[in-house]
Amino acid sequence: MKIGISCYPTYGGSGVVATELGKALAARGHEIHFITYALPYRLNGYYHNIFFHEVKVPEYPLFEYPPYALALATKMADIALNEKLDVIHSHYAIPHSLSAYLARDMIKDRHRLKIITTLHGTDITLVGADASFLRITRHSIDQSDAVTAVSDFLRQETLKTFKPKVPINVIYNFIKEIPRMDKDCMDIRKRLAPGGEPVLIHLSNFRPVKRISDIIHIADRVLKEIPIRLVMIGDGPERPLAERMVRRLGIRDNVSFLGKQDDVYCLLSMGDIFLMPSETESFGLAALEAMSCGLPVVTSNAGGLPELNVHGETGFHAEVGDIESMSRQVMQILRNPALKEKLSKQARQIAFERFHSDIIIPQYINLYESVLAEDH
Ligand code: GMT
Repeated sequence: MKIGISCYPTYGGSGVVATELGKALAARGHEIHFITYALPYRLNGYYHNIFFHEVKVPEYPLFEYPPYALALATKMADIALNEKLDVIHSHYAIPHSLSAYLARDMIKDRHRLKIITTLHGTDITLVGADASFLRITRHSIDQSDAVTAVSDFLRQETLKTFKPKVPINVIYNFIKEIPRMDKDCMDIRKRLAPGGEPVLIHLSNFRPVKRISDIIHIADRVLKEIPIRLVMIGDGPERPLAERMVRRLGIRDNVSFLGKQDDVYCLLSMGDIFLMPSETESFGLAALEAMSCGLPVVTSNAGGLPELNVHGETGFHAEVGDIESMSRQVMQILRNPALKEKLSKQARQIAFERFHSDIIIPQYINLYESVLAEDH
C-alpha cells in the first residue's frame, strides 16, 4: 500500500506512534509518505520506502494566523495525486484529519483516497471538547473512513463527547525495540547515582496534565526514608516550576533534569521505577516504554493507564493526586527486591505480550485493507 502519514512531528506520544508505525509499515514493504511541517524526531536516518514531504506555510502580512491546515490539505492533495496514495493516516483529529478530508474532497474526481484518523487523547479530552473545536472535531471524525483510539478509555470518551456516526476501533500504542542495558547506559547510571542509589524516572513533555509537582513531592517523601535519585527526562512548561520546587525542598542534589533526549530506551533501562501520576492519560506510551525496559511503573489510575499498568502485576496505581499512596508504593518496591524483580519481569512480559508491534501493526494493516476493500 501507499500510505500518507500526518502527525505532530516534534516531541509527544502521538508523533512517536505515527513515526514508529510508518517505520514498521515501511519495513513490511509498504510505501510511506510523511506529510508534516518538520522531520518527525524519531525519523533520524535513511529508511527505505519512507519519504518526507515538508509543509510550508506561506508568509503574508495579512495572515496573522498562518493557515497551516490549508497548506497541509493542499500538500496532501498534491502528494496523493502524484504518488497515488491509497490512504492518508492522520494522527490527531485537529487539524490533520480535517486537512485530509479537504484533500480528499479536492481530488475526488481524479483519485480515490481513504482517510484513517487515530485519536490520541488530548485531541479529544482537551482540545476536541473545547467548545470552539467540538463541532469541527466531530466532523473530522465522522468524515473519516475509519477511526481508531489508543485505548478503550479514549474510545468511551470519544463516544460520550462526540457521539460519532462512525465506529471507533481500539488499537493500542506499541513498542518494538528489545531494550538494551549496555555499558554506556550503566555508565550513565553511575554518573547520575554515584552512590548506587535506586533511580526513579519520569519522561514527558512536562505539561500540566503530567502533574510534575506530584513527582517532586513523591521523591521528597521517599527521600526522607530511602536515599534515591530522581531523573527527569523531557522538557515543557512545568519544568521551571519543578526546578524551583526541588531547590525549595532542598533536594537539588538528588534530582537531575536531563531535558529532551533521543535515546530514551537507554535512559529508561538504567532506572528502577517509572513514575507517571498524570491527571489524564489516554494511554501512557512512556510508561509502556519503561515497562518494556523492565521497570515497574507507579502511576495514577487516570484514563487508559490501568489498561497497561495492571495493579500489583506491572507496578501499582493510585487515585490522581494521592501522593501518599504512590510514595508508599515506591518504597514498598524498593524495600522488597523479590517484589521488584517480580514486577519488573511481569512489566516486560505484559509489554511484549500485549503491546508488541508484531501484534499491533497487523491491526492497522487489516484496517487499511478493509477500508480499501469497501468500494470494490
Ligand atoms: O502526552 C502528551 O502530552 C502528548 C500526547 C500527544 O498527543 O502526543 O500524548 C497522547 O498520545 C500518546 C500516544 O497515543 C498517549 O500515549 C498519551 O497518553 C496521550 N497523552 C494524554 O492523553 C495526556
